[in-house]
Amino acid sequence: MSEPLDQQCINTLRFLSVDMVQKANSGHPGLPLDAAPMAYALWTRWLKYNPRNPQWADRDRFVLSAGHGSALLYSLLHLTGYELSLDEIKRFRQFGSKAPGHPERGHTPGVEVTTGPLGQGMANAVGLAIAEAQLAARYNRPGHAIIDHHTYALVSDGDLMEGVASEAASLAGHLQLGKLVCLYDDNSVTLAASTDITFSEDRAARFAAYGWHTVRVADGNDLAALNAAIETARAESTKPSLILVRTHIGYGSPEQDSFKAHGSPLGVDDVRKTKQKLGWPTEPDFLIPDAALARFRSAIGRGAQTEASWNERLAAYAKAFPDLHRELACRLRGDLPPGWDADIPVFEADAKGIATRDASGKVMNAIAPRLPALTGGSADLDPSTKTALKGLGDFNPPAAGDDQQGSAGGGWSDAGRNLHFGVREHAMGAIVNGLAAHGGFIPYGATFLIFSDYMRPPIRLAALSRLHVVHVFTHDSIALGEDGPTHQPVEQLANLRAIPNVIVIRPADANETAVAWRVALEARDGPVVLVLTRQDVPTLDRKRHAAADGLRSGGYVLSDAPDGRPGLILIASGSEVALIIAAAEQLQAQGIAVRCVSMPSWELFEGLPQAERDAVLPPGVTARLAVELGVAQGWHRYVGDRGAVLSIERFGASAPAGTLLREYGFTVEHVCARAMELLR
Ligand SMILES: Cc1ncc(C[n+]2csc(CCOP(=O)(O)OP(=O)(O)O)c2C)c(N)n1
Repeated sequence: MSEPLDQQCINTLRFLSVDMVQKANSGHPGLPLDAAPMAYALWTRWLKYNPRNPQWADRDRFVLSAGHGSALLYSLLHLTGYELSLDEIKRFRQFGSKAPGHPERGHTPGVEVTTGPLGQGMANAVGLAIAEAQLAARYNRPGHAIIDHHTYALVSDGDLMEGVASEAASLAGHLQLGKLVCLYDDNSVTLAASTDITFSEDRAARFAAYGWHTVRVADGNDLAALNAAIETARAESTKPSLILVRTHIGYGSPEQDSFKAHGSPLGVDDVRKTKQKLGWPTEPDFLIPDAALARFRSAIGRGAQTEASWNERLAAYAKAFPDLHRELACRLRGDLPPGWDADIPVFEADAKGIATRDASGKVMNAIAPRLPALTGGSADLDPSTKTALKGLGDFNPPAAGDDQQGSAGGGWSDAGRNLHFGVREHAMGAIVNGLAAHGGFIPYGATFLIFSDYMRPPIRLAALSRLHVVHVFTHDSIALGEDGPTHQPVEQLANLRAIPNVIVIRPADANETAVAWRVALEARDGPVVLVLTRQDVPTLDRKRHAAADGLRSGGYVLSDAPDGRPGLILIASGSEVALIIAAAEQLQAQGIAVRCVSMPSWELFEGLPQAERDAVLPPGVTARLAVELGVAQGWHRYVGDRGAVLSIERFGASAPAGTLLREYGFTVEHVCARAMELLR
C-alpha cells in the first residue's frame, strides 16, 4: 500500500495531532486519525506552496473546511516548515497560541481562511477558485501562464450537510470550476451520531447532478489510490472534482468508527492503545522521527524552487506586458490604482433626488473600469440593487452572448467581472470571502437588506478574519412599501452593527453614497456594508449643508443653530436625514435652536477622538432625538438617558410607502412633536 517512510509520515501527522489534543485536553482527534493519509498525499506530492512565503501569489490554496480538524492542519504546517513551532503546537488551544481551536486566517501563517462553522470553508473554496479563474483569464497570455493554481478543500459530512456548501457546490458545477478539488472525508460519523440517522442520499450522485466530476477511494489508507484520484481530479479541467474517500473516524483508536472519537481527547490510556495498534512508540509525546521530518521539510526546497522559477517567469511577463504586470502587482499588493476615483460623479442638489441604490450604481460604474479588482454581483437582484458593472463582462459559462437575459454586457468568459450568484445569498457571502482571501480582489455581494439575515455567518467570518469585502444592501426600510413585512427590514441594522469589525454605512443622499463607496474601497481590513434606499431621497444642497465628505467621520453636523449653540439635536441616518432637515426648518421657524446631524456610520464615528465626537454631540445638549426606520437598540448611546428615539419596534406591513411612513409616525409633524416633548 505504501512505503514504510510514507507510513511513518502519516503516523507522525496522526500522533502529533492526537498528542496536541491530549495535552490541551480539548479538540478533535477523530478526523486527523482518519484523514492523515489524504492530507499527506496532497501536501507532499501535489500541493504547490512555499512554507517560507505563505503569501506567494501563485500558490495552491488549501482549505480545511472541517475546521474542527485543526490539529491536522497545524501538524502539516509545522512539519512542512511554516512558521509554526512545536512550542506553539504544544500550546494548542491556549490563550495567545498560534494554534487556536479552529484555524484562523491572519493568525497562523499558512491558514488561508478561518473555518469551523461547517460548510463555510467549502464555499470559500469556490470563491478562491473563481478568483484564480478570473485572474488567469485577465492576465495570462500565451506562453505566460502567470496565474495557474488549484484550490483544494478537505470537507466532511458536516460540510456536505450544510446548505451553504450545497449552494456553493451547485454554483461551482454550473461555473465549471475545473481547478477546484474537494477531498471528502467520508467517515459516516458526525459529532453526535452515525450518519445513518441523518444523511442517506447518494453524495456522489448528488454532486454529479451539480455537474461535478466524482471519484471514489474505497480505502482512505490506500495512498496509491489517493494519489491516483487526485491526479484524475487535476486532469479534469472543466468540472470541479469531489473525491469521496471512505475513511474510519478515529482510525486505530479503541473508539474507531464511533462518534465518541470525533471531538474529545482520546484519554491517556486510549492514546497509548492507539499508538500501540498503529505501531507507534508510546513515548515520547510529540515524537517526530528525523526521516519523517526530512520528508515533510523537503517542501521548503521544493517551494523555494517553484517560487523562484515563477519569479523568473513573472520577470519575463513584466518585460513582455509591462502594463498588465503593473496592474496585477498593484492588485496583489491590495493597493488602489492611481486615478481609480477620477470619474466618481458629483450629484447636483435636487429636491426630488434619487434613490441611494441608483446613486450607488452610478458610482460603481464610474469606478469599475479603473478598478479591475472590483468584482461581484448580486443574488439574482441586479435590476433592484443596481450593482451590475455594465459592459464589463459576465463570468463565465458560455451563454448566448450579450443578449442573454441578465447579461451585464461585454461577453461571457472567465474574465467577466459580473458574478451571477443566482438566488444563493449564503453562498454569495462565503464566496466573496473566498475572493477576498485569495488576494487581488475587492469583491462585493448585493441583495436586499432583509436577506442579509441569510448571510450573517459569512459576514461574521469576514469580520473575524478581516476580509475586505463590500456588501450592498438595498431596500433598507419599511419605505420599500407594498412587499410587506417579510421584505421590510426592521432589526437588520442593529444586527449588523452588533458585529465587531464591520463598518455599516447608511448614506443620506447621492453624494454621501459616493463618499461611502470611497470609504468602502479604502477600508482594507474588514467588511463594509452599504445600506441603501429603494426610494428617491433628496440630493442635499451642499451650499446650505456641510459637505458630504463629513460621512468619513461617521457623524457630522449638516446644519446648525444660527449661533452654533443648539438647544436640541436631531440625528438620523439614510433616508431619515431629509426628514429631520425638514423638521428642523419648521422648528427653527418657531425660534428653536436646532442642530441636524447626519449619522451614517456608528463605527466610523466611534473611531473619532472623544473631543471630535463631543463637537458633533456636545455633552451639554441633552435634548436629542434620533430618527431611524429601524429598532432603537443602540441609539441610546447617542441620545442619552434624556433623549429619545423615533424608531420602529414592531414589524412592518404591506402598504404603499407613504401610508406606512405616516402610520409609523415618520412625518415632519411627528418629528417636531417628539422634539418639542423633549424640550418640555
Ligand atoms: C455550522 C456548524 N454547526 C455545528 C457545528 C458543531 N460541529 C462541529 S463538528 C460537527 C459535525 C462533525 O461531523 P463531520 O463533519 O462528519 O466531522 P467528523 O465527525 O468526521 O470529524 C458539528 C455538528 C459546527 N462546527 N458548525
